Amino acid sequence: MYSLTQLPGWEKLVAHRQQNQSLHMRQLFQEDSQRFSGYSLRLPGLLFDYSKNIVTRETMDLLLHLARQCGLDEKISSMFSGKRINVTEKRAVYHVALRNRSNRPMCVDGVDQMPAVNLVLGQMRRFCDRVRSGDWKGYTGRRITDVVNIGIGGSDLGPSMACEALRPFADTCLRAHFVSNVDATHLVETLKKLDPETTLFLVASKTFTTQETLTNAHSARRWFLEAGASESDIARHFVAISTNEQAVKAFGIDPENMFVFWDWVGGRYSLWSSIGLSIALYLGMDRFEELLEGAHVMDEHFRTEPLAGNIPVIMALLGIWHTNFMEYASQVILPYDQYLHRFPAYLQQADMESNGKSVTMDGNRVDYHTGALVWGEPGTNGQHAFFQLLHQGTRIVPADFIASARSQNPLGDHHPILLSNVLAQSRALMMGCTRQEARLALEGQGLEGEALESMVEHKVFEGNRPSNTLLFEEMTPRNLGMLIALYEHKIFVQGAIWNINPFDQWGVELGKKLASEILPQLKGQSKGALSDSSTRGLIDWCMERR
Ligand code: G6Q
Repeated sequence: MYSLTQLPGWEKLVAHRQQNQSLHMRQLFQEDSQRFSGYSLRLPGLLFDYSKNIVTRETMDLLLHLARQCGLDEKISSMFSGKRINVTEKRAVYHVALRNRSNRPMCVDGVDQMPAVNLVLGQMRRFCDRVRSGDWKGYTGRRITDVVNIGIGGSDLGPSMACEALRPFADTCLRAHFVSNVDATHLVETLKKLDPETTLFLVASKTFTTQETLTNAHSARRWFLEAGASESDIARHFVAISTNEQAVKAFGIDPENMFVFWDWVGGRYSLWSSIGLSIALYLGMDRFEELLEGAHVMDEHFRTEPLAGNIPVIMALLGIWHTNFMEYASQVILPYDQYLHRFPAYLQQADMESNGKSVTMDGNRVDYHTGALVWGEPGTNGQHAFFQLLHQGTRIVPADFIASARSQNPLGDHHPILLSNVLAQSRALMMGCTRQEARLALEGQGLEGEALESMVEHKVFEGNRPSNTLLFEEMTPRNLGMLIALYEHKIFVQGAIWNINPFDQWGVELGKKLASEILPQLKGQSKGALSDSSTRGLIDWCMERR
């Protein structure tokens, strides 16, 4: 065990930061005409350009040195060898086994998990083929046209993001819907469009105890039965995805209609498991397996590539540089791809639930910052909203731009316009606009004297605002798999360096417990013993009006 801020590598980075306070990326690009090739990495179908960060070769070497001092290589091996690295839950972290397309043995406690993984993949394939071909019928003999995934958090965000991202690869045989919020509006508005005779519900919950999911599932079942179906028809319209067979039975779903996964799959890392059934139904199992293949390509790169050329490692180290040495608090994710509109929300959970921790693996409080605040929206919409702050605000927010060379909808000039915006934005954030350039531009517009002087300062952009650009050839299932796995591993590396556990979520557990304490009071069943007057006052106010 080590204290991160006491490591020699950490101290060197602090000093390096001090010595380079005035470094500007304009200067870095001027001094090195090869900067792009020196600071970009490639995999088939993917280009990762990190040249627009305020880093030099020395910065990267120091960061890599720090990573080695933190035992990063050994930590990566521990994950891939099925060690119980999620120490607070005493679990292995093995989502990489779910997409191990090489099928080499991957063991937890000496037991190869691949036979079980392959068994469930086979079960998913048979089920998807039956539903998609119309062989699996609803209770009145009609084919299934709509699939509703009922789940929340990790049992919702990954699958719903992926279905949206890959919509061009779906055919017309099935529509996919996602209900997560316990606010009845989500379920009610979804069901309004659906016919019980042709709707299939996937109740997706790792624990099968989550209040929101069970409440939604019970209401969906009631809606189904009220439409005239009988209890025995439930088997054709409800399947469960869970690790908890007992709770599934208790809910009334036949274990025959259950797709399992394992405790070594974290909720937010579970879209690769049977939790991804909605994706497989929507796209077909072949496409789902392409998604797994893309993730496997990234896994193999991450597992075998030396740290200096390893894309998730470099991305993570840049994040460490930004968070801990440049002291930037947040990170914006900017997919220039409308189909990726749920990607920032997905990543918010993946990153913030994983690295939003303040205690080290050995139980000590950290004396440095950990996970960044992650947020974002698709471009170009964001440009007309919050980009002002990115360009001229007092806070610096490192950006990840994500785009593809080819569009799924090649219509007129739309795609070249979209791409020109991505490239223009990252360039503008880097270059900025000096006082002299601003003055020249204003003169060009015919301004002079006081009119010109009063405007100059407003037109200055400091620039030197960092960004990464991730370019894909096209956003296919394979490339989406690579993209997601890239961020998963980036998160892992940051957790490894911060010496925290990215795989537990006690804050989420707390939320689940707190609500269940307040519910009986809101229903008037108990007065409770809440000590704070605010919560009591809010409960009373609602009670008086319900
Ligand atoms: C993910 C978290 C959390 C979880 C949801 C749903 O890593 O643990 O987001 O996915 O709370 O939990 P269930 O799948 O057990 O319903």
